Amino acid sequence: MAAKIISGTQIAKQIREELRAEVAEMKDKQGVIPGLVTILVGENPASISYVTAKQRIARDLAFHSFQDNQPADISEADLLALIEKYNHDPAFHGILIQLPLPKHIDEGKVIYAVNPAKDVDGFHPVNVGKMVVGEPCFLPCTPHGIMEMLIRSEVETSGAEAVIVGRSNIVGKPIANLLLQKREGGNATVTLCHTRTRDMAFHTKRADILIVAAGRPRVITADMVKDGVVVIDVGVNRIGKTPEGKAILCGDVDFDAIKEKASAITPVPGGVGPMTITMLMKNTVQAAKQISGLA
Ligand code: L34
Repeated sequence: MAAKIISGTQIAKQIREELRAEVAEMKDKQGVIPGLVTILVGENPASISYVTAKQRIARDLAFHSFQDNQPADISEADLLALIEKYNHDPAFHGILIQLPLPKHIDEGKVIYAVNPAKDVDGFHPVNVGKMVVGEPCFLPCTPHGIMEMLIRSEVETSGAEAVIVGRSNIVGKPIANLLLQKREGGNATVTLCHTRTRDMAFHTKRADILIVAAGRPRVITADMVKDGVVVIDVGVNRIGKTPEGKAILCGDVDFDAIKEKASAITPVPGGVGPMTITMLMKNTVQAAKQISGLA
């Protein structure tokens, strides 16, 4: 049986319509306009494409938004000073520094530099810690988006075997935490696999819900999953270019083969990516409300 396609594009659109109404009301009633600054260092083509999309969506939702482009050779000290400037700028409720950063800049220092109240990426250890203990906080956008997809697609997570491939701070570690929490979209039994996992297929075959953030094209093949699995593919791999110069994308799973076995699957593009961007908007609205005393 062919799988149901979980469309991130559609779910993201629905969430943005909810946000649009919320933003309009904040503006009318309290005069608060959510502000988002995205900082891009250098000219990584994927990063340019993602921040451009973030700015486009922010403007579409009538945010106050600004794209701050910095050269690849900006010093760490100058970048930290720039972040400090935005920490104190009342027009911006959310600050995002697109990762990865050039090698000469310590990502940890940059993440620590953001005021946790404006950390709409949810990367600051204050927010990470709150997430782990289940306190209200900014959830990192990709895992936040995955949770919304599971909930809104009515995937039963309670008691499910959830297997995650990839242990990054951005995706694997936080989604593992969210799935095991006592919350809507949680209560799963969680297995977290990584590059040193001895027998990957042993684990992936047991999955009721398989979340793949390996960062390598089509590493999960159809023989590695069981019938009826729900697959969330976080990978966005650029595997070539069309004759017109457009990037050809594929996920971390072999979509064409696995969709014949799975009960539901997210596509690439149009799956987790658009959700990541939309959850940034949701976090920014939340930041604006909290900073303005509305929540
Ligand atoms: N600070 N850095 C920070 N925050 C983040 O949340 C991110 N991430 C990841 C990389 N670095 C970051 C993103 O924004 C990955 N990521 C991201 C965002 C959007 C999309 C993919 C990754 C996305 O929209 N993907 C589209 C295809 C876009 C294209 O054509 O290139 C999709 O449909 O999957």
